[in-house]
Amino acid sequence: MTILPIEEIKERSDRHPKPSDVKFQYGTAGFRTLGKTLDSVLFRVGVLAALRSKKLDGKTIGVMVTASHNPEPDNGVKLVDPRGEMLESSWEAHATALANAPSSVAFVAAVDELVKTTKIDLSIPARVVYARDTRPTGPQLVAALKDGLEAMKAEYRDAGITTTPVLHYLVRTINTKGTKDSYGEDTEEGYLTKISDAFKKLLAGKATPPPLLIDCANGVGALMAERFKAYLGDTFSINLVNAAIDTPGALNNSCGADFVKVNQKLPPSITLQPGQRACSLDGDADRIIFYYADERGQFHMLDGDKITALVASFIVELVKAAGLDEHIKVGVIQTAYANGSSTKYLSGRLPVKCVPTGVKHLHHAAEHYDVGVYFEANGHGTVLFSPAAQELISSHISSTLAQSTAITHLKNVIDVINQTVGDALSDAFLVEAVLAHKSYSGVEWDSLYSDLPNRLVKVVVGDRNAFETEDAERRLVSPLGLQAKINELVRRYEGGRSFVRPSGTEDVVRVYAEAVSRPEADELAFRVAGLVYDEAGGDPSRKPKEFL
Ligand code: 16G
Ligand code: MG
Repeated sequence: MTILPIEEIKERSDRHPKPSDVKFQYGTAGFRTLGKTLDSVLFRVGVLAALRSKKLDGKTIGVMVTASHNPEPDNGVKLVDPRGEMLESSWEAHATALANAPSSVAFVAAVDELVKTTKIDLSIPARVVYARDTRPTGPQLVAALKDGLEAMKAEYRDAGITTTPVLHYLVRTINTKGTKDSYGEDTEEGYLTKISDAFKKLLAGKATPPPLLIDCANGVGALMAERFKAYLGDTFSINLVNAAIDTPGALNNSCGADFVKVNQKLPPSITLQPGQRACSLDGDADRIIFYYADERGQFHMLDGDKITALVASFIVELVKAAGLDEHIKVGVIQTAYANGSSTKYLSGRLPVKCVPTGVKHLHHAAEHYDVGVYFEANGHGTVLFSPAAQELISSHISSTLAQSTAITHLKNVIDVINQTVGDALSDAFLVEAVLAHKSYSGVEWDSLYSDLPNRLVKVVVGDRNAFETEDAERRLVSPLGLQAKINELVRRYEGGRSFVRPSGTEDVVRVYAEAVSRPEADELAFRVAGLVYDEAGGDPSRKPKEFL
């Protein structure tokens, strides 16, 4: 294909008309909204993915159809760039423009414009791999996506029903196959083997950890966790709950990582014995939250910040034991949502950087370290090893047994981690391996530092775009004067911290607050929410009573 098949695209596009009353936006998590409104978007994403591949010299682009932790009727789609990372930001605007073209004619014109402005050579072949989660609207949306790919004569591979991190892994392995950067076999078996082998090696010689209860949010993580069982053998047992992927309405309903993090409590479907540890995945298995019951049966949450503290210190110890601490520096990336206690704990030990919310920001910042550890408090995260650090580790000639043991562990840590994106199951194995090495129970892990009580509140406003932030979302610059009022309130609370930012995934403004006690954190959050409500011109008679 050297010219755009305009008629073919237009004819197929007519079968996927854009709903006139919806404005789509490619946000932090791609397009995401009610699944039944997304047919035209998926068709157009098919065309866009083909163009992106051509632009990148025929590299394989990934397309994931999922709405993560959102309710079951929602769905979404995002593109994955060749190394398994999020779509480059400049293309987010192209995605939004194509999705909003009001008619097939306008769509074809927008495609033509994109080809010209980004200088795409249409004679280059297009390659795409796609997958979906378990949502009921998935099959129909994938059919629309295929129609878009076929309109562009793209070569495509259907990775079936799988998790977001597996799709990212496939993109990377397909694109690096047979090169010095090869990341593994480009199949689901390759993924399962690589991670489980590394995990088993890390556990060798350690006491077998107790079985881990995994809450699968009734989503696609249940399928993958089930497949892992055969690969884990006797080394480690996992018990799956909320694995009902075929029960209508069950997905993310009163279960999963988001439920646990937001409500700071156990899903009602789970009871823990004193001392028992468990974890919850989200609907597409790229987020994980751990928790345990203490000896009195009391619930304690171990979120992304706690995972960072555990994992980063383990890697630092291994690097030191390997004798590489002069050459390999470990850094941590957080967002404003990181608990203040975690930031304090980590800053005393390592370089810590704060970036805006959203995986792409964390991931890119992590690439600037030899080893970059990033987890959002909500449980999305991974560890990146720079090519130079990996080279040093693999070529290191150890002078002592202790050094060579540490090097072996580091190699296995690298392989148990999915470096392309946050991966709940790979993270679960990483955490369990570190706990086994340190002989930690949940209590010991939890006691690395004590979380400050915190509260998240959302406020519905007329226009969330009126809220603009700076300093990695920690300060509002607009509406003018609001930050000064927030500062004034925060000063009155011991250990108080609060910030306000527009959500990137919902039409709301989010308020976060923390303070030394639970009642103070709650009060601060609601009072800041009250300020936001007033500022946004909310009707005084409908102001939520907690905000007063
Ligand atoms: C998306 C982001 C996640 C972020 C969340 C914030 C990706 C893949 N996911 O789910 O990292 O924490 O948005 O949502 O980037 P919010 O903007 O609605 O608070
Ligand atoms: Mg997710």
